[in-house]
Amino acid sequence: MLDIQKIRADFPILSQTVNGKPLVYFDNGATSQKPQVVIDAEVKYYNEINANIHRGVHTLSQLATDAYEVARGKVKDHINAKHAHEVLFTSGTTHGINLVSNGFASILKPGDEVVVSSLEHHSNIVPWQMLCEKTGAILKVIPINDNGELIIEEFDKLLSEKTKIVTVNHISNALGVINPIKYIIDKAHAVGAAVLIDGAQAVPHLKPDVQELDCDFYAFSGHKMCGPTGTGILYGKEEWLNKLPPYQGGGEMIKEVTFEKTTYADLPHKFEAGTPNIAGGIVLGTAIDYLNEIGFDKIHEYENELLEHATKRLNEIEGIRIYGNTKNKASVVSFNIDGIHPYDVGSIIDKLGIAVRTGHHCAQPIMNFFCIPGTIRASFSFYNTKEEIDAMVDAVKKAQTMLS
Ligand code: 7TS
Repeated sequence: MLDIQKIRADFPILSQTVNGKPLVYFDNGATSQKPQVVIDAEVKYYNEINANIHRGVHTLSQLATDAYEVARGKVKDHINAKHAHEVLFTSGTTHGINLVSNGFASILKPGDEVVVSSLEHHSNIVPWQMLCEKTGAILKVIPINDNGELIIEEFDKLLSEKTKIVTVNHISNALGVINPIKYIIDKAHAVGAAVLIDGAQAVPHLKPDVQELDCDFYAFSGHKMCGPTGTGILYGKEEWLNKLPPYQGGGEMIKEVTFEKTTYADLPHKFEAGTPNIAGGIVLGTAIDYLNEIGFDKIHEYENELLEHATKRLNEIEGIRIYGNTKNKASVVSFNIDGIHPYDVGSIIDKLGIAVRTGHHCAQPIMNFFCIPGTIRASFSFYNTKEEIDAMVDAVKKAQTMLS
């Protein structure tokens, strides 16, 4: 069992009041809060070892470089990558996906196909649309059913030797649905397609094993897993990272530069042009340590309890509709109340100290599918409590009374 009160004491922001009420933070899908160890590690970096990396002979530069590479090693172990050089530091999931989609511009031919799903965040749709416009490739979309689940038989039908890459999220940010990614990866590989998994919403809740999954790319953000903003990871299989051209040109990513020809650095530096978010990368390592100390098994079990409690309590509200009714779900509840705009509910409950996200959640195709302008999304973390969920349900009921 998790000692929730002890865990909550690790997060200074959680003891705040907002609008005169105790903060109930249920916008973890957008970004997680940060424990004191993470905040301290960021300060310690700037107080003690701040220097640029991979380039100075001086002591601080070496200390910073070592700490950055130790963090890369922690990520490698965490996701069970085969090699540390398969772990690229990025500024977030969006950066990682764009790095891959840009690289595929040199691989795709007109008529080739890219498969995405209807459940994607815009950052796993738009880069592929841009790629298709550039190359003449065709975007194919896996449809969903009324429960917000991918229709997997339709996915099977989309695959052919024309499919060059399949790109889907591990967990939907808008609905919390967990996708059958192992099945998708195996099926895509059977037709020779590469697979990118957008793990942005998965890494706060589970520990992905990229070798077991056998995905070609796995992208995620540090800020959703207790790390700093502006941090992220793109895992890529060595063979794929060797095949793709560099994303950005500049310092750090070269072997030798002349005006006639430039040769590129080995992995991972080939994809890490310019001065990165050094403090962020190091501190992402601290965040991963913190989460592993708590333990993902315990996190999973406790967040499931929160999900069940929230689903049960919210279903007491007359006229509520929850989107994403599936057994395989992360601790996210996306809902609407009959006849009331989600924005109005969000605004009223904010006055009561409750932070949820309302709107389309950067997943407009899902909202179009359900013919709604948006939803109210409560996304829970291991530091939330059932009492907070009860406070949200009371606040939503109050909003409903005021608005109807
Ligand atoms: N993919 C998914 C599945 C996401 O949920 C998000 C962010 C991204 C990609 C982009 O991540 P970034 O760190 O590069 O911005 N999702 C959300 C959300 O649900 N609410 O705010 C941001």
